[in-house]
Amino acid sequence: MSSPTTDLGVGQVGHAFMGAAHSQAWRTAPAFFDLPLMPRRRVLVGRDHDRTSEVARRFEWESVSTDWHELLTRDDVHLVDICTPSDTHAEIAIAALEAGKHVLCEKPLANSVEEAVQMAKAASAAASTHGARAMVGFTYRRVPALALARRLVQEGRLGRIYHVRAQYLQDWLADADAPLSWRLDRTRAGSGALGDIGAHIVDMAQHVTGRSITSVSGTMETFVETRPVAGTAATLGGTGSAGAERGPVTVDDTAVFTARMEGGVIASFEATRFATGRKNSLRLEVNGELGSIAFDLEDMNVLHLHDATADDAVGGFRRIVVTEADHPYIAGWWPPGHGLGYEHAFTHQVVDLVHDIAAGRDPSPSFADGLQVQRVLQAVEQSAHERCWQDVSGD
Ligand code: SOE
Repeated sequence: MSSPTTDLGVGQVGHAFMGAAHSQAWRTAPAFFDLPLMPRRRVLVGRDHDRTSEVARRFEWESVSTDWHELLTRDDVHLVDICTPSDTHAEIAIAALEAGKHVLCEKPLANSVEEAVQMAKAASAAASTHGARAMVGFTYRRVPALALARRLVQEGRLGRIYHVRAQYLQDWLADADAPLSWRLDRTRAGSGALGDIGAHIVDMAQHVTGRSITSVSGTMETFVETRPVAGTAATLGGTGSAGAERGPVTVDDTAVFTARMEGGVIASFEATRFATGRKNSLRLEVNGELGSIAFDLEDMNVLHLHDATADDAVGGFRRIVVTEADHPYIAGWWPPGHGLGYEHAFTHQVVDLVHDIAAGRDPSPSFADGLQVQRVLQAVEQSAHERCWQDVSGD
């Protein structure tokens, strides 16, 4: 393995759930993969100095700051990684791009189409003015089994695509007394299950099939309208300590929609945090004339493949354990059968981004891709509100 001679200084804003996943990725990527640039964990930014310092110590960041603006003027910071709630994405990303920094931004790209349009414009301007690159963190694209699913579709193994069935099922809000957090506040999160986890399946369905969603018909519901105000910051699992006071939930608990996609594909989507027993089940099934694929994130090293051209007597779904060296990303890791987990897709995201930056090419998913997903989310909300089909608007 060769050692890169040029540094890529990283400044990361946010250090909670996503912040930890990204910190780990920046640390792990150069240890397992040959990179053309060496990521340096220069600055970790958070509002609380002590808490930020503690995380920085654990993940070996060189310094901490309580003000993300500091990243804009530091010559040793080349990339700004945004792991904060989505109401802050637009301001930080646009400022960083204007300062000539590369940007990695968590999903959803923004809280509205208007913000996402401004971000996509800033990304395109920064690419031509500074050669700066911008990527949005639809991390599941880098789960090896899902990358393999896309490869099989691209190779024509499923033939004409008829159906996509996509679900993202969690249950951490099924307890009506799980406390409030920023994810339940529309002004901070933009939407609920729709933007937080529905955005992933929208991106995934489009990425795997290579077809865009053109129109949607949806419905949304908030099952539990008030929740305890968290005494401490609530975790994703809703286990923060809470008192008797309750506050309003201002986002959807579930969003369900049908969609038409390019090429005559008919799709269904379901995003919920009330699927009791389902912890983090992102499921995707694609049915085509020559066969089908099926995936569940709760069994993430496996892809099921059905070959519809095979003899009926031995037909049915085959279970592919996606841990062979010629499967996407696996060559950097362990011997066959020694499985990867949730964090590894974040490492792959960093690996791909660093290669794109070094090669001077636009990463995928780009901010333009993030904007397109935002348009789908907006169309679902409008459809649910107006109780009718909505076209997904273009530029
Ligand atoms: C981050 O990619 C993310 O979407 C979180 O925001 C969700 O809450 C998590 O459950 C899935 O990953």
